[in-house]
Amino acid sequence: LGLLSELRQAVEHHELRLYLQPKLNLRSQRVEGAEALVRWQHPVRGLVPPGLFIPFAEQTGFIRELSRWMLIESLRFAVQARAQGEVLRISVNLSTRDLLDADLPGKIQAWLAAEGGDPSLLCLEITESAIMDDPARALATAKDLAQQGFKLSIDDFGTGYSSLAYLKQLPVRELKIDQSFVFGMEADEGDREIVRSTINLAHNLKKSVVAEGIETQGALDLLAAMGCDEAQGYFIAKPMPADQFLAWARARA
Ligand code: G
Ligand code: G
Ligand code: MN
Ligand code: NA
Repeated sequence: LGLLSELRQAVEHHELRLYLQPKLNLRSQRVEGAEALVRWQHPVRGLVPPGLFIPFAEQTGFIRELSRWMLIESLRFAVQARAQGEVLRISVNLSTRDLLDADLPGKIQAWLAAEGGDPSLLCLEITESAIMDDPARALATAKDLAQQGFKLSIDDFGTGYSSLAYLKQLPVRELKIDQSFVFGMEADEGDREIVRSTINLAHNLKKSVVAEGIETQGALDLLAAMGCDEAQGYFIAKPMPADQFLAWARARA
């Protein structure tokens, strides 16, 4: 069986798993959201990490099927959590293919209605490279999504090739500092200044800012002192199965 047929089967046979990694609000010290990350529970190979199939899914177009699954599962999770008194915003990664799909905003709207959710339950993460693939179309899709009330975030900020002139036009409400700058920020002054400048840039543009890749207490303290809004990383928690998330968040609070 080829990988594409296996992936199609994975959806039909319920082998995909929704994992969530907490996003900690540094002011309230509360977990107010999470990033949705897919895993594949393969019957023979075990838990397959996304790095082994996302690139292939992007090449073949299967990623649109996968994004649909992730968006619906994330919505269901957020709707259930809210029913239990926990308001969480779930961030879902979109790919280039998704952004080039002019029908995407309409489809997401329909899924939202079917699940009884509202747009404030989701944040959509887009990467700089996805935007720069076809800036005009990405901008049009992004504007539609923002108009519908979805929060948009630029993922891996600082590692792509987007221009600041472009950034200014995009209706994004959040910048996500790439982990490559965060890992070294305690030891490397250059990384530290890039993080500091990105936080200031985001705030000057009236956007919120998230740092990912926090692996130490030291990095967490530095980010809080710099005024970073939210933090995500192994030091707070690794991505976990969605059905463990609420218990984890309540035990932490
Ligand atoms: O979870 P992990 O760190 O192993 O993820 C590896 C890569 O796969 C990351 O770049 C992450 O953004 C990507 N990824 C994980 N889940 C999804 C998903 O649902 N959709 C897309 N497009 N990328 C994902
Ligand atoms: O490309 P994207 O930024 O969406 O990918 C997020 C990926 O980073 C996920 O696969 C997640 O497992 C991983 N990740 C999250 N926090 C940490 C961390 O603190 N350290 C490391 N090494 N990876 C992390
Ligand atoms: Mn992401
Ligand atoms: Na990211």
